[in-house]
Amino acid sequence: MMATERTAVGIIGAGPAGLMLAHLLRLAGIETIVLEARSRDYCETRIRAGLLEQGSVDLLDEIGGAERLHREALVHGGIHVRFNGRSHHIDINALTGRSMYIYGQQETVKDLIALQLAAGGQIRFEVSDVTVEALDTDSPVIRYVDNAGNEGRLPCDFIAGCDGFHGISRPSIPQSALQTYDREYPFAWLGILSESPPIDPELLYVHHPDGFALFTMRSNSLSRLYLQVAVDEDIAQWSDDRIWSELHHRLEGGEAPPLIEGPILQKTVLPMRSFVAAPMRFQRLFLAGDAAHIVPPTGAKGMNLALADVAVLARAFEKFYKSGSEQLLDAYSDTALRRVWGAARFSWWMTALTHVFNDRLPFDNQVQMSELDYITSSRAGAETLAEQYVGLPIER
Ligand code: RFL
Ligand code: PHB
Repeated sequence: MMATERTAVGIIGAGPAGLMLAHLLRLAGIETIVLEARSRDYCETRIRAGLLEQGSVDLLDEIGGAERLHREALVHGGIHVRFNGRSHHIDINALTGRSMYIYGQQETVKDLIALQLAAGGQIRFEVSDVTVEALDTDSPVIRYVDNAGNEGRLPCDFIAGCDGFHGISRPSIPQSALQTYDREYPFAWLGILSESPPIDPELLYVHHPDGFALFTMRSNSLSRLYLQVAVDEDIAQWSDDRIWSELHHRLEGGEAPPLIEGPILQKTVLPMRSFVAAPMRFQRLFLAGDAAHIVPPTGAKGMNLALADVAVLARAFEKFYKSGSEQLLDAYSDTALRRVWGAARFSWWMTALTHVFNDRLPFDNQVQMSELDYITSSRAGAETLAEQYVGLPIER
């Protein structure tokens, strides 16, 4: 059986980008249907980002989706940067007047899904075989198979490809219409979630001669830790004991607080990559979030960028439906890409600043140490990091 219906904006993907777009459009009176490959439970428990910029929290406030966040998030005013065995505090709040919020991405996703369904919004989970067609007409179509195995056909005015880095939207655009910029890093991160309280109220970024390490958290009882590891690291080689031993080695010493070990609830190896596809639009298909770009997690920018993209895109759809003007839709890619490149640069820079590169010249390593010294000892240096880390306001 083939079901045909129609919506204004067909959204592929129920990650932060797709869900936030659905909310912003609903509030503007624009109808959407969200099609998601995974189950609701999978989306709500996938452990990913943890740090929200003020601008992202403002967006969540705007759609009424930050109630639980304001009760449960940990508000951070700064970070610690550690190198040569010493920690340095960067007081980001004092330098910028803004703060960061620690609140797991899956919690944001949970809140956005619940709010959307409560408002009567449509999210179809567990769809498969999603394809797009007729992108060059004013009635592009999404085809899919629903969770009962029925084929669906969804004509829309526009399609928003919010289906992440491995989705179908970007590959549906002819290669000749897309310029891609790709950079892989010669290392990966091993990330763990540990049932143990944070050792410090704020994040700790560590440059250690044996590799970068990051201490972060999800709550007052859950810590999240990352280690720089080889690009082809085999996770089977990392027993819990080995992980803790390496974390103690890289994170402790001097005045650093001792790590508190706990049961490891989850461990993964994450590749590190920078990727940008431009333009973020092909005919009536608009890309947003990880579908268009990936940053290494060092700057904590991925989820924030995804939310900023759709804030710009929602404004553009609003203008179109209110006035018929395509001006902001035409400007979307350039507007979004300016911010995307800002975050791509910052994430690349934070990665270069804090990681160990085996192929670097001894000269380059000394320059890196000098830059760490500059960032942590000069106000101008600290501001360079702080302004970008806390996030620039979203232009829309
Ligand atoms: P998502 O979250 O990947 O959502 C895409 C959704 O699309 C679905 N999908 C499909 N649906 C239908 N049909 C298809 N063919 C589909 N293919 C895929 C997927 O199931 C999914 O539900 O993309 P979105 O919305 O653009 O959001 C991007 C963020 O998820 C991502 O940038 C961040 O998680 C990156 N990131 C971080 N970002 C931050 O801002 N701060 C952080 O602290 C931070 N830490 C991280 C991170 C990413 C990490 N991983 C695992 C990649 C830490 C980690 C470990
Ligand atoms: C996280 O909490 O998972 C996190 C925080 C900051 C980063 C990367 C990851 O730079």
